[in-house]
Amino acid sequence: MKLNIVTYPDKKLKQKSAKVENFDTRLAELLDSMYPLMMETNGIGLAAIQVGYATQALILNIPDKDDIQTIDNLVEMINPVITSKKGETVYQEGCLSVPTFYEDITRFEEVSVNFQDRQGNTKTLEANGLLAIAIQHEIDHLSGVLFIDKLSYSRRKKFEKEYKKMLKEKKNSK
Ligand code: Y12
Ligand code: CO
Repeated sequence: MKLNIVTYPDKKLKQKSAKVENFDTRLAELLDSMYPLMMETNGIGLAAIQVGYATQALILNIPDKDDIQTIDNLVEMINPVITSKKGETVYQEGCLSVPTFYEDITRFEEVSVNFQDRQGNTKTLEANGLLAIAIQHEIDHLSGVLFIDKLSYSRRKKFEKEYKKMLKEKKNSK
């Protein structure tokens, strides 16, 4: 399955993703195609809506202590729901759908999440650190929320101006 990253300001990113009901080969194919794309683009998290599929599926691959991403640390979450959250943390986030832009975002420090795997088995994961941040960022995508939606009015204005300029420069360099 050939996939491309959907980038802001594409309206598709505002779409709410539907719950996965069928744990079939189409779901497996989608997940299998999302992984190489995420690795090629230096991502650590990717939601299905970012490749144009409004379905509640996401993948995460947090680098290890040596800053290496291995498939052993790949997490696939279907129909994830955060069931508890604790604390507060600030991290400079980026998103493959909002290239070249990074901003400090406040998130819960620890989260517990219920989800299903690609076979439909129910799982629970307790996460902290970068994994907890990535989970919240990716689950937001399933509701059509981007990290830039969490910026203050003035920071958002500044972003829109800079992003527009970046898109224009990119277009002119082609
Ligand atoms: C902490 C904060 C955010 C997340 C969500 C997942 N975000 C990403 O995976 C972001 C990846 C990213 C990669 C980039 O590199 C390339 O595109 C080659 C990038 O740089 C540019 O766009 C130039 C920006 C973001 C998880 C945890
Ligand atoms: Co994102």
